[in-house]
Amino acid sequence: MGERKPMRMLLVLVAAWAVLWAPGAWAKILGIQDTSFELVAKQDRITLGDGDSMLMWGYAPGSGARMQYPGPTLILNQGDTVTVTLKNSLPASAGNVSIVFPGHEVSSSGGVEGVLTREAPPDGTTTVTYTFTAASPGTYVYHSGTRPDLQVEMGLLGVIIVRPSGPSPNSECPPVPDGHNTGPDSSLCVGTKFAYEHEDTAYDREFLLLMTDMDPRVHRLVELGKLDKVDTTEFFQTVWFLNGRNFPDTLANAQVPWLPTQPYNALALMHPGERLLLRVVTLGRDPHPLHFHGNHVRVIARDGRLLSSGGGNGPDLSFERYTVVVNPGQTVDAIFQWTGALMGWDIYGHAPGDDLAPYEYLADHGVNFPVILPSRDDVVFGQFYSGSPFMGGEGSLPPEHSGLNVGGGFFYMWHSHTEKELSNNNIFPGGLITMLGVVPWNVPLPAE
Ligand SMILES: [Cu+2]
Repeated sequence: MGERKPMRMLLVLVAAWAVLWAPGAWAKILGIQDTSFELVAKQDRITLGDGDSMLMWGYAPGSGARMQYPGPTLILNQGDTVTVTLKNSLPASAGNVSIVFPGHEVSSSGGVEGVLTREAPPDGTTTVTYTFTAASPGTYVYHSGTRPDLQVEMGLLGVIIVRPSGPSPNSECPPVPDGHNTGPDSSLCVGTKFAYEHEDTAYDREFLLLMTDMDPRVHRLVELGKLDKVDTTEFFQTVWFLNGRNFPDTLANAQVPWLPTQPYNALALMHPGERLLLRVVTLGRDPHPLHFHGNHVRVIARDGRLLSSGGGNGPDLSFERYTVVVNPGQTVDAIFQWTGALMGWDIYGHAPGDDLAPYEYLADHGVNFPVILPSRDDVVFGQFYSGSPFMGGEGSLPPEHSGLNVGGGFFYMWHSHTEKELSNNNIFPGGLITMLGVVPWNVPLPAE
């Protein structure tokens, strides 16, 4: 087994490289933007990071589609009246299923009355209809309201995003942070979209980070038809997911054919100075402390509510965190920005008279790198090292090292700080791990 690990890590890194520079690789939020949705509960399988596969129940986006984990991300506009219809094509032994929409006032019709809402019996034809108004912008969840201890574990869950009706997109560039430079390119303008109805919630790119956990023993018992043997009070999770995948699959492209029921990835890419809106969600049993390397995040909202004292003050009750603990069922919206500020040296390797880079931190301009680098022959190179410690720098590497960092970017790991969650069935590395890549402005990323 020990011999296979380096090969596996190499494959991971090659996959990551292929991902980083292929169109569609970044984890912009994929989902369905509409006002009416058809979800069908179905049984299928997912692939785990250790190569095993597991039986799941999940929501499919229509009767012709396979179920997916997580269910399709529903993207709404504030003020929309939204209709979600549900049918249940699960095996009869699964029983009824339903959907609850925490944070929304929902009316339901059809199907049969359940404990929390109306339910669809497993006949494949009965339709339950849920209707609500997307009253407030933010990040929300949806999941089965029928025996949720089992059905959420089995995969009947998803995320809802409500975009604000205001303010209108920035026509002027927001102010650059103190001590920074906008650079020679006057077309640069970051923070043009908004998470909430206030200019202090501006962002450029958004990413979803949905954290879930599972106990494969439950899924095995369901597969063997031993539902009566499932005891969810003895829950013991051994696999952890970001957007429905375990690391290293989190880094692979979205919608790759070899993960047909796990379409979403979790790789964040940005330019220096851009603002990322991170929609962080936990829908498992445990709180997950998500740790962002590279900078603190600013938490601006929880459970779809801006952290505001009200009166149009914007997110004045927001706060910075190094690690964000997200409790089960909770959503957190946070802004992440990276400019290289306060590193104490010039990350671009500039001399004092050189041109400034976009969003460069002025106090560090032209400040020497703090050490003299060892000779290239004396260091071991990681595959994400560009051959240079400088942003945009691409130094030479030893002959057998091709290097995977094409643009000379800086890469940071984002991960759970509960370290057992960094494994797949006790194999490290796995679980709740992904990467952020900060790439220089001359490396194109798509407009969102
Ligand atoms: Cu860390």
